[in-house]
Amino acid sequence: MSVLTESSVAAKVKHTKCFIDGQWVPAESGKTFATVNPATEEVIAQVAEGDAADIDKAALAARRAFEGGDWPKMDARDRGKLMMRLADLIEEEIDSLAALESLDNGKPISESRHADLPLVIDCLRYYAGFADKIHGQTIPIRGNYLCYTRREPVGVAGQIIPWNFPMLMTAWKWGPALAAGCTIVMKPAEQTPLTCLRMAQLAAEAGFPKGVINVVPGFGPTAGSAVTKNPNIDKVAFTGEHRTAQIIMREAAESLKRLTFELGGKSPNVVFADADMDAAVRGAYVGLYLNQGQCCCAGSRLFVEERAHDEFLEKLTALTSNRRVGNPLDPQTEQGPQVDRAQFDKIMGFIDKGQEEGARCISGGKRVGDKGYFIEPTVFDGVTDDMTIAQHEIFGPVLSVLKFKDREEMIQRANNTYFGLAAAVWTSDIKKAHDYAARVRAGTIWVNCYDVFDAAAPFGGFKMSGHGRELGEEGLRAYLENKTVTIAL
Ligand code: TXE
Repeated sequence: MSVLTESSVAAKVKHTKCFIDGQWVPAESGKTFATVNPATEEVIAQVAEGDAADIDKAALAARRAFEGGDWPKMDARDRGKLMMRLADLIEEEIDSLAALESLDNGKPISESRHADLPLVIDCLRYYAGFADKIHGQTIPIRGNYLCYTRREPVGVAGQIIPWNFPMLMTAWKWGPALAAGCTIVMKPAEQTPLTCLRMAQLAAEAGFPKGVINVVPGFGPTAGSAVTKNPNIDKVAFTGEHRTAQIIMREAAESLKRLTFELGGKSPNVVFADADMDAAVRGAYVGLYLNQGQCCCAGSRLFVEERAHDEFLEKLTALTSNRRVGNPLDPQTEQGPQVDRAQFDKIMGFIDKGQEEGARCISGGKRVGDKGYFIEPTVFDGVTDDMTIAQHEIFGPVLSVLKFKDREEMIQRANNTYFGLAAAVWTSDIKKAHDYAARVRAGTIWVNCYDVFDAAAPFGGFKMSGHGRELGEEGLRAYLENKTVTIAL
């Protein structure tokens, strides 16, 4: 396969304005901001910098579309058909969308083409199938009444997404919202607005009525905060850092908006000595380094049973030291750059801290090259629970290896975090696996696998990793209100 050039992908960028009420419009302020290619540090395009004025317009358009217009009158089955059509259009453009995603985000094209995009399409199709299957119940209450419930869309959904999976996060948010019959005001991450804007254009081509999907690029404290505060927005779905979620919760309190949060993690990945060692090594490797380590569910605390430790690390570092780091548009590349300078600096800071606090860096630890935000796949051995790198979300290609001997103690240590997004265990003993799955406090538990995602399986966090769930039927509920109707007979 030939390697696409950055300029050929950038030349196809056409949609850089706000998409409001079915129109491409500049920000009211006229301001723009640069979106940067993290592999080259060069500007790809200038994008409209929306703020409160643009969010107001978008929310009004979404409100109008929700309360009047074609959307509320449309049969649920036709709503599902539109969503299927959008999925089809994405599939037709899968190669160019994957290239654009890799250009803007830095993720290897092999991943955007063969992981992110197929999951995007699958998610939209999964929820399209739900559109005409949302119904209430008839309830036998006391007295001579007919009592039934209706499940109705929550209204206008404000959706704020991060940069690590720009298209996939768009699909996770749009899928359930559209199936439920909501309208949308989305603010993509400032680092990666391009594919979300392209998806808005495809939605228009698919035939979504104007105002149903609105996308306003911009920054968090301005455009994002305006989503949180806007009185025309009924619900906010947010994916990002827990500290941002705390701000959103405070700001949304004024209008008591419904909130769902999918936040960070410090997920324990536990390897018992009785595990299939090759599979466990591969799982630990993918579970941490996928997407440059920029995954909310990254298995960043790797607990290895002491007896297996040396063999495990030998196999693991053989993989990390051969990992191909480089141009995200090259199909052979396994690891691209971090998304931006801020993330790069944050991760390098954690690597320094790990060294200062006495962890042993046994692989990687340095920047790759002098242009682009590339970091070597890094492994720290001899990490203890109190170290900074064992406690904080690094969101980069930095793995902390911790040893354990005693199972009870390991479970306590696995739970000793304010996060609770995901956890994994590798063992050939089914009892140990079930015990772990029952006792570790996390929203997802993988047994002898890692990063297995499906649109049908709910995903979300315990503790400070989130509120509510995305995906599956559970994910749909977050966009529905329940109405009880009682009729005297
Ligand atoms: O997140 P932010 P950042 C974690 C990860 C990462 C750290 C910081 O550890 O290193 O967060 O990343 C918008 N009101 N995760 O700074 O700020 C912002 O514009 C409303 C984990 O990128 O939370 C963007 O669209 N919105 C995570 C989105 O929030 C605001 C994925 C996410 O940005 C806002 C990303 C505000 N006041 C980072 N401030 C995961 N769970 O996967 C910012 N935003």
